[in-house]
Amino acid sequence: ENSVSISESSREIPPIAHPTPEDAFGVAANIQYHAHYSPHFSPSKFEPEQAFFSTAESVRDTLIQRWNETYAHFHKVDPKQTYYISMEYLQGRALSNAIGNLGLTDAYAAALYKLGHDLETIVEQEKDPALGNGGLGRLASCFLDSMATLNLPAWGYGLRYKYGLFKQKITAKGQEEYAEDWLEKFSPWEIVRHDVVYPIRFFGEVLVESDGKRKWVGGEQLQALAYDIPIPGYKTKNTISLRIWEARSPPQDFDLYAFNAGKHINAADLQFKAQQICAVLYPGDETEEGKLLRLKQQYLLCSASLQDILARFKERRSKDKPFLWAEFSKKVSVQMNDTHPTLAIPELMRLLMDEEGLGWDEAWTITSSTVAYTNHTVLPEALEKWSQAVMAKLLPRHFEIIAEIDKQFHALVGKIRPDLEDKLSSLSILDSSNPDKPVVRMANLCVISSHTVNGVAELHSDILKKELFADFNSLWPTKFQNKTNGVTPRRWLRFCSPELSTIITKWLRTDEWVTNLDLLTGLRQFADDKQLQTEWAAAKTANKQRFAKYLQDVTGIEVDSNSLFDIQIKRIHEYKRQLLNILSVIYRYKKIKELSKGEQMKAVPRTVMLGGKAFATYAQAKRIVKLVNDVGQVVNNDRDVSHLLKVIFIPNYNVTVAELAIPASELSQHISTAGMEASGTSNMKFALNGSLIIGTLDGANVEIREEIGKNNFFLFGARAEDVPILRKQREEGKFVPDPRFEEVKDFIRSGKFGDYDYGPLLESLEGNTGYGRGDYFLVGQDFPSYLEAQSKVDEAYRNQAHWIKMSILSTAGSGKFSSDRTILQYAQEIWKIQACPVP
Ligand code: KOT
Repeated sequence: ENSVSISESSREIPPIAHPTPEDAFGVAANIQYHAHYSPHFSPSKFEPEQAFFSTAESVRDTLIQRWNETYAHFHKVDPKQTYYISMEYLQGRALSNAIGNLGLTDAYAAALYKLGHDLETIVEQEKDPALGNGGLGRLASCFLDSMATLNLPAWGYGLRYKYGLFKQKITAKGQEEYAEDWLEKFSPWEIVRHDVVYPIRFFGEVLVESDGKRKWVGGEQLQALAYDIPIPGYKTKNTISLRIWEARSPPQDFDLYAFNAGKHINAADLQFKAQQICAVLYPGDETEEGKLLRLKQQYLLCSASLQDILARFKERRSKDKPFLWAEFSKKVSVQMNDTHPTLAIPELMRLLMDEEGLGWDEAWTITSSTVAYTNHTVLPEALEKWSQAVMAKLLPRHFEIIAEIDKQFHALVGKIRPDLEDKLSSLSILDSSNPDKPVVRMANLCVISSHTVNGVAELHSDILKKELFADFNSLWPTKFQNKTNGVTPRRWLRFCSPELSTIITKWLRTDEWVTNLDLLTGLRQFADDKQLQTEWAAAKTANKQRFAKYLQDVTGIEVDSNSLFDIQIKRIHEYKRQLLNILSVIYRYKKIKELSKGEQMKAVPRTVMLGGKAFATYAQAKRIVKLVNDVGQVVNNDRDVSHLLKVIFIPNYNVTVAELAIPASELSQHISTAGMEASGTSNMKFALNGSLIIGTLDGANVEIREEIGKNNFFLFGARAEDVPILRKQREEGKFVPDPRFEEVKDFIRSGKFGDYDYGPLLESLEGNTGYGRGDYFLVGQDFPSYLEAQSKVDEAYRNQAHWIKMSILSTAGSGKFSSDRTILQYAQEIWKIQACPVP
């Protein structure tokens, strides 16, 4: 069998005093040390790239020391610990974040200066690992930052994809995708753990032994190898782990006989096959395609993580106290980030029953009091369903367990809620209603097996309780909770906008807001203060100029830093309605062209920026990207207009780009069809950075508007509860489109923006019903109210003092949206864990 070990060795090496780089001299010496003794390049070279790796390795020394201390402390105290399991993390660059959290930014800046470099250039050498698609992955990373900062005994588990989310290039054809090789030159942040390896099985069969015990045997066997990424908290010693797994075949699988017989490629067959499993991030954001490889990824993540959790639980118990499985859920809590890690449920059952010898009832009690599930979407096409046939073949034992959970659920309903029996067909886990394609409904498995299910904003959690999971809610009303998302104030204000941070600290007379974001309300009393307004405006301008320079570098387009910076950045999706945005831009363009020179003088100059990646096979989303770029071509080159309007597509939107764009934004767009965006988290980042929001009453917009005040929010559009009614009315042919909407569509049809075929895009807005038609996302419905809201924006921007005041109030009201608040609520209300600070 494969070796499985996480234990600290019995022959421990005593720790040596580490030369802590506390000041610039120490830091510089440490960087130099790494340049010489951890060489990855010719030692004679010390260009920015080499300086980056040496600097990162020097920071890593400090991180590893704290990470070891944290592990040892958790080990000693043995508190209840949470494991956050997620298929995605969008960590962003780590260097500036790490030195910021360690409080060493000035020391590193000074040290690099001594060595002939400037920190900013060095920071820019780092690749942005994009091991996630969008909001769900970035949320996981914000959560890790908060868990570490709050000293919580909590860890993340994920996968080590070789290629993260694709790199987006914009050409005349529109979006093109290229592999993003974040490991091209190795990552200085990961620690490979050759001592943490677990066996993973696929396929095979289930044997029933004479005592009735079941055993999964045969099939393919490979290994999961751990890599640890230390996650430092802000102003605390606590440094937790993000443990990511890589698939490999057991070394003995290399076929030396084949190799020696000249079959060089065949010899490495199994190795190659295993490597494919973690080769790429599944490029799905709210779309799911049944793919065997994806299921293998999900299982690898769950199995390796659960084996690791069980091994640690046993190890912490065996020292002086014997362990009781009944204590497991008092020591372990597992949070599933959406349904992607659902296999954690049958895997925990399997390990407890087949490997540890527990009976079903005991295993079920333990499992269902350990796991909790967060839902991140109500879009029906994003609810994971796996083919029963595929599941039974790849994971025969798990399929048995899932079927048994379903059977017992049916029995339970029959016993305690016979009135729900006619609803069972929609509540059950196994859905065999389509005999050609029986499926496993992962969300139902999660709801039935978890002690807690939560949505990510109040409106979304209400929709879960009243619609998606209404019957489950009537069965288990206390199971459902809300945990409104949040973002880390470190990365999303303190570090990405040092200018604004300095001002906030000055006016609040403390920097405690960085860990207690509610303190921002203290800015309200100064919102009218001319001095603060002047300083605030200057910080915004500096951030706008920095971003303008970036845009000039990557697009070649010159941007007027005095224009209103209007930004929509997020994954491209019809429900997010980038189309609504660009249609209104076209309308604006037309109207500006109709103005007299005198009238033009009064117009508010705007730079409209959109960015985001379209799923590679999502044709409609790609057409939207193309349209934005085509509109930009025409508008930006029209000399009558370009001083009043520019349209820019921000290429390759990622965490790093967001860190530049958000602080520069004055207006940001969160304009999804009401009821469709579970929460949104960039809306929180923009509001925190004093960017006003134009938006619908969707997701967390609702709560943001409550917090910052409705006068500081440009609201428009249908309400969630009206959406089904409006769709129905449209089906009945009762919708009368606004003439301005027709005018804009005709303008596109006229060929003004080139000869690309926009037919399919425009057709989605026509008709009353049908797949991809009938304006399902209500673009035409909301168009007039959106234009009105946009006019209010122009009007408000004319009064700069008032605009700045609204901007200050926006930041002042954003305290609720700290992920520290969110994580504290998870810790208290779901995980039942307590802080465990390293002394
Ligand atoms: C993707 C596939 C299946 C299920 C859910 C998703 C998903 C949802 N990916 N990202 N999300 C977003 O998650 C964010 C964090 O909670 C939300 O703010 C956002 O509204 C979701 O769209």
